[in-house]
Amino acid sequence: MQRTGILSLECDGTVSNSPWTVVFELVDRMIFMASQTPVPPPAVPVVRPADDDGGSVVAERKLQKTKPPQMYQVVMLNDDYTPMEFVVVVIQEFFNKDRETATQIMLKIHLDGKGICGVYSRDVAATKVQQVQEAARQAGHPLQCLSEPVE
Ligand code: TYC
Repeated sequence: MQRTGILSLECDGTVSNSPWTVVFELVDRMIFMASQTPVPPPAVPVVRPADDDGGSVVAERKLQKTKPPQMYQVVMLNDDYTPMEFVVVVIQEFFNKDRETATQIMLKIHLDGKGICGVYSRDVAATKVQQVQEAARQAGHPLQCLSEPVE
């Protein structure tokens, strides 16, 4: 390739600072790089997951995530002194039963020694027990009731 026809030769023998100088340098570099055997990139180590040792644990999908809350039944106890009428009214008032249902529950308690007046969440059941105990205390009767988790 003849470049001297394009470049101007200075008095001291150097080539002038023509833009062509840069172009020729780039072309020289491209030719040089094209003539080189490409160097392969450094090998990257392949990381594979460890073989299964048989001790893997697989989580099963749960059909239902939350259990229903524990419910509590309010149990009323029999005694020999509380009037039947008082018990019926208490069951009507605090357990929202009609007169017939309240009478049946009272009679069951009277005969069996105890009976379920209703089933509620823990807090509501505890409140029912307090209400019954307070009403019995005010009336001067020994009526007792308690709340217990439903099986
Ligand atoms: N046994 C009581 C009576 O004969 C009546 C009664 C019923 C009392 C139920 C308490 O929880 C009770 N007078």
